[in-house]
Amino acid sequence: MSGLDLLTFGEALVSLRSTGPLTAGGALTPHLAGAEANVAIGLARLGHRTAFAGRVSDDELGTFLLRQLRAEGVDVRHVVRDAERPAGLMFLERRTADLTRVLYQRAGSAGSALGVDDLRPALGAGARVLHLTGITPALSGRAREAAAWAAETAARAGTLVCLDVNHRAKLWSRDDARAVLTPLAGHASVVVASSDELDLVGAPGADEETLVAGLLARGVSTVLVKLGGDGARAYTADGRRDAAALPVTAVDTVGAGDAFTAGYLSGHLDGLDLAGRLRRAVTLGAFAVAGHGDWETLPRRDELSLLDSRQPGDTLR
Ligand code: KDG
Repeated sequence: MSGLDLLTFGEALVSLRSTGPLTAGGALTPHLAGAEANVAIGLARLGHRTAFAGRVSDDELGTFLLRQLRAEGVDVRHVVRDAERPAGLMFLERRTADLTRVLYQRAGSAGSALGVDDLRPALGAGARVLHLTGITPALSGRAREAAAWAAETAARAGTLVCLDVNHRAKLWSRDDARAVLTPLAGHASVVVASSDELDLVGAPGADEETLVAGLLARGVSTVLVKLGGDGARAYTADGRRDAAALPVTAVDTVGAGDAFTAGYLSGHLDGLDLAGRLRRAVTLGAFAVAGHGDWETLPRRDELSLLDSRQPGDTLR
């Protein structure tokens, strides 16, 4: 696996998407989900050599997750099959046209049992970038230890570490998250957060500038603040740069943050300057929200400019 551009790890989930309220029944469609898997796919679609590590159940659902990742060109050779534990499930309930709710059944799942030994071979093979999220340490004590070990080991080896805070309030409290994620951010070169997540890697309630200054002082080189439909802000030692979102019709925002991160990291791997990295980040975010699915509508490399000069309702012939 040497020569890898990006390694990521975490829990790949079976996401069961509904078209209406779960209490009313109806059809559920299975999709691969999981923030880190989404980032891996976003990069693989753009031609970057990408691997995902973790544990998946040794049953049909685990096989489904691996098939999806493989089909998208993600290297899964270091994924461990777990015969004892089930796949983690996420129900994505389309409650109304404007409101989607998440229901998890992932406690005790294969993915949540991720440990240091599961990551050792993948980390040992090396990669230019290690990406992790604040979801993995929320899954179990073992996963928390594995995430800390991986971030520290990669940083020490000179690998660029990217941490997306990705707070999941259904998994842990903000105080618990802060206690774990603040030291974790100290190993990261890139920290990604939405504006309400930034104080989970710094002092509670502090303002954005104070939090960013604290992260930069601790060795983080780039802080990316995601603003949804308002674009994003990037902070480095050179100051602040803003990026507007691409104007698209948003139909599904789930996975948009992962797409943004994938776009930023793709730009980094391609050697783009900060403006170019941000442009690619908001471009992938736009592709994500303009179609259904966490990752299904993400672009291939030859599609990167597809949204640039089109009108609503365009048909390309
Ligand atoms: O980022 C999109 C994620 O919310 C989704 O794929 C599932 O990783 C996930 C989670 O834990 O909520």
